[in-house]
Amino acid sequence: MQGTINRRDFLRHAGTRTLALAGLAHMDAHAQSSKRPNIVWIYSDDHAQAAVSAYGSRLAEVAPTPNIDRIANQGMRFNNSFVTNSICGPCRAVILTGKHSHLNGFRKNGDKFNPQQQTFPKLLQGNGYQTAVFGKWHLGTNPVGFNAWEVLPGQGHYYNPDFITAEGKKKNHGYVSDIITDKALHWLDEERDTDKPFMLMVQHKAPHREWEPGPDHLTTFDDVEIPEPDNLFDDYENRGSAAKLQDMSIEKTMTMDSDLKVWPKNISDSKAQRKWNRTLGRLNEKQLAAWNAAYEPKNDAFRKSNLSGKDLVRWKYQRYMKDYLRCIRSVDDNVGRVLDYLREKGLDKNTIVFYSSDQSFYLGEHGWFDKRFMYEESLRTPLLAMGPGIVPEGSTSDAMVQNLDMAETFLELTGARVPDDMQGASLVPLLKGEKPPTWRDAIYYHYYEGEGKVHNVYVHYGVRTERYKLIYFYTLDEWEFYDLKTDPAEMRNEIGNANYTAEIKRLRTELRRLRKHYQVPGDTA
Ligand code: SGN
Ligand code: CA
Repeated sequence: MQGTINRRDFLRHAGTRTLALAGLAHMDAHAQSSKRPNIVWIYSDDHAQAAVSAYGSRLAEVAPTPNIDRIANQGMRFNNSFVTNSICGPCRAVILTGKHSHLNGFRKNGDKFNPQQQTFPKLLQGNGYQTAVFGKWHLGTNPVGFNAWEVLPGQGHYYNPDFITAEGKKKNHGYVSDIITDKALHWLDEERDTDKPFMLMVQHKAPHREWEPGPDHLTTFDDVEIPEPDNLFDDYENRGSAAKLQDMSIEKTMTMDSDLKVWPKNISDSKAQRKWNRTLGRLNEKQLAAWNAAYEPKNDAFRKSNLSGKDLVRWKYQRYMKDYLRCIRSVDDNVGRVLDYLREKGLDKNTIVFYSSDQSFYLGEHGWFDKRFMYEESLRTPLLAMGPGIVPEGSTSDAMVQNLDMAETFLELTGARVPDDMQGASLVPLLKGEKPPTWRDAIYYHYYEGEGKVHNVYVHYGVRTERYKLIYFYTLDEWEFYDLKTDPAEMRNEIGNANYTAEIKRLRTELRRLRKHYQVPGDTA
């Protein structure tokens, strides 16, 4: 505990101390950097909490993530970690700014991030940190505030991916999760200024759709049966319209070719050709030969089986999940490489490592894949953190935290001041095993991409407390209310249940309060 108290005192006084030292001509930058912690932020894309074995879900036994779990075992698992707007670009903009989408200006994928605005990497740089980002970015404008960066264009590609660099676009050979990690380790090893502390963001493309496994894991899980969720065949009874109108079901939305990897023997139409070009068409001869050797025998067996109805959905679920989990296997291997590197170089003693994902994902719950909804599976995101001397080993936190809190956390950890206009709260007290009595007891959510866009999820906003959730689908003018204690899978919309009238009223008041507090423009119903 002694170490923890010292660290807290250091953090509290860090601002004053830095100022005082700045005037000293003989200031030893190296000595100073050894006191301020480094940060490694490992951030994957669409990695469901349920597919991190440290969270102990139905998948933990069949598809463990031993390296990611090292972070939880040596540090903390956040049990109630949520996003503010469950879609890629917006989540990344929230992380950078510590502000909700309506204030950072990035509400939907396809928006352009305004790089002029205040972000934590710029503030860290100004405070003497080296900053770097490698991998998925998806913000429409190039990174600003980084000493080094190489990012994927848009969604990027799994095989032989291009990267945008300060010198233009560059093609790389190999598998994306390995390449992103190679770049990050190369920067740590050979390019950074070792006199300064660093903040490194390792941002994986995997396990995003279309779930293309790497060469090391093409047949992993071949002999395993992936457990199904209880509501794989949800009929959306007792729910609102939005759940029925979505276009993200395993049964109807998933494509046989690029999603499920059963391509026709001859591709004749131009749409399929375009999909081939952006997926398996990128593999070189050797990579494609390995791919076909792994998939074609399984595909032939499937073609012969003539499955239909529920059996076909079950087959699709197995194929989807295995590919998704194979992609995660490569992410996990690469997390292991980063952790091993830090340990070998002795950097682990002064580095705080986080693992998270832009948002979670449906793994067949409600019959779905994808995200977007404020329902639990996509509202949540994994969040693990380890840091010797700060984060107690093998600990957990039940506090409701959001991606909105990360910028503030990084700033406090590095001894920088948290600007007043950031909207989250630093997780530093929680990381030390304390829960401030004033910690939030409700979170605000708003999804903007909307109907007519990919997956057809209607716009909505809402509030979640520890037990209840109230959602307003405003273009449908429909409210939904769930009791997460009695109905954790959200199968019964209780908005019309008289037993909940008082609670619903309370949550409507809370929703109005939160929208005012976060300066959301427009009226609240
Ligand atoms: C692509 C995917 C969608 C996915 C969005 C957003 N289709 O359009 O399924 O919801 O990205 O994902 S795909 O066939 O091109 O893979 S996000 O993670 O970037 O927000
Ligand atoms: Ca994503």
